[in-house]
Amino acid sequence: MEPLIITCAPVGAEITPEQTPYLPYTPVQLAQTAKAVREAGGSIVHVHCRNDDGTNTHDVERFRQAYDAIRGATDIIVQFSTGGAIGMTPEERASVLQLRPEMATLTCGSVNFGDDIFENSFPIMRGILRKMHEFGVRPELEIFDKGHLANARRLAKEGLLQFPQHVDFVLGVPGGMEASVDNLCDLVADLPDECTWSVAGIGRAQLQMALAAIAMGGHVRVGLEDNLYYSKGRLARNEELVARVARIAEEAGRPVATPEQAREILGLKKLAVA
Ligand code: KMH
Ligand code: ZN
Repeated sequence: MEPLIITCAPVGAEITPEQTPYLPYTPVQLAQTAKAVREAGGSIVHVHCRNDDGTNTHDVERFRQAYDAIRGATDIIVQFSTGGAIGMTPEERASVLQLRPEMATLTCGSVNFGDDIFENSFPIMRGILRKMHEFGVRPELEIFDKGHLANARRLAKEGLLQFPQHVDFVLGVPGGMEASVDNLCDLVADLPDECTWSVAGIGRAQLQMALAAIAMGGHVRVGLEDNLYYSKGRLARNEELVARVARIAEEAGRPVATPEQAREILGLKKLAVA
């Protein structure tokens, strides 16, 4: 099996400062977290940005500062969110692509998101994809429900996507597909040929889904965006969630990928040496 790519989603858009003291808000904190995550075995960092007071922002200047700070600290792959937060306009969500991150997420369909709706109509997806093409950004397809794979195939038929792609199954969002090994196997079986995939289990499913992915030859996403706890009642730090997955994978005979190896697996360009 190929080396395990561990993505860390350290902050997200929904978790509030009252829920945990371990969210990185500032560009410097994001860079420190990215460095610690890299040292723990992570090779991709999935970036949302916050203001200094912890509120969410998709301000391009803030993303630029975060990108520069992370790149100055580590060689980890930087992946921007174009999902943003509920209520953001599609233009706002796509605006950060002008910074040409190596990767960015593309959610492949609308989904209930708790009591809200995370809206990703075909016009929204097409608009984000066109910006990805314009700025040469590699998508990671976020799949919250099985129909999202059909939507991705439709975008491919329209010529806006070429398979194979890297796909991330986000399982366990209230309103989306539940996090179970059966559901994961079903989704993997439905993937277009040669796609690589990872899984992000929400809440306590994060570890269960990681274990399944390690065994199945997939890749893993962890981090506070998806799960606040290391164990029952014990808040987690991002890097220890990564370190635990790396430890388990090593024990299972799957070494973790360096960012350089992850770029090779995903077909990304090598990082230019400054
Ligand atoms: N914050 C969620 C509404 C992504 O980053 O691409 C969407 C999200 C997905 O987090
Ligand atoms: Zn996200």
